[in-house]
Amino acid sequence: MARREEDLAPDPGELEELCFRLKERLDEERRRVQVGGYSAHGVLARIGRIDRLVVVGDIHGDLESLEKVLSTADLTRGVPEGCLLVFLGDYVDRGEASLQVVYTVFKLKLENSGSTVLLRGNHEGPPQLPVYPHDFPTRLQKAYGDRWLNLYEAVTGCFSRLYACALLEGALFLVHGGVPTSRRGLDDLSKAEGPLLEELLWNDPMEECGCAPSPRGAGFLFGPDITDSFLKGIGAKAVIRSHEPCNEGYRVSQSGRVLTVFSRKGYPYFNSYGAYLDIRKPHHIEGANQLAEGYIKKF
Ligand SMILES: [Mn+2]
Repeated sequence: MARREEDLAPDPGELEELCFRLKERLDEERRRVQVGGYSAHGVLARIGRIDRLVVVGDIHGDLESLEKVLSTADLTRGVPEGCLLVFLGDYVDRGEASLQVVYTVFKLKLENSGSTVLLRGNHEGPPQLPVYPHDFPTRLQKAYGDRWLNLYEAVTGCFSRLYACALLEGALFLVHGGVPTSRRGLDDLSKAEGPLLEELLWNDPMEECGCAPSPRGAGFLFGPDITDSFLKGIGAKAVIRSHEPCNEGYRVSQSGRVLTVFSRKGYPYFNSYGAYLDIRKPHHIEGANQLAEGYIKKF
């Protein structure tokens, strides 16, 4: 049954208030450094000891996929102690429920602040790196009329405060696009902006060594040799990223160095499955094949 866009739109006052509280919360995280299950190092979230890690890929305005993930992972009533929930970005555009997805994800973060990390996708990137299609402003206009610009600024003000990447010490690097093509360490990641931020949000893996221009017109393609030296430098074993639709909802590439997970199912991607990761004892992960064999949940 198709739901109408107007039925999905949250109350504008409520959404604005939510954005205001989230901005405050994210600013506070940067000042406090230690936040529940992770610590904020600039735009890098460093994840400490946790028992369970749930990772959600692109949602792109599809409330059904988001609700499916949360209910299957049993997180609808909150994120339990010892568990960390990480979103890899691309919450908006291409789906008719962008506003409701933003509302749900922001609320989830506020209600489970110390156990939820929201990463930035390229659809939540800086204004100098525009994306196509970007139908989010149109959705706001349709739902809220004259008030749309206020709400757009409120929501994008939150987007600009989201983390650029996360590191689960000794095991996993989490990011929307991919690893940078020039040598970068934790210090650089914590201050990522400009060209480095672009690479984190836009890059895609390739099987050939080295790097190449991206057909997307932003970011680069990075090879397994680049991934290897990057992971060695930050002391991690594998990359979990999103950004590319996969027919099975996930894909292992670069001989087990990279796992792509995509959580939006259906039109306009026509993937047979959406997927997310539900990893027990995430510090023991040695590579992407292990993730694919034991911890991928398809729907
Ligand atoms: Mn993307």
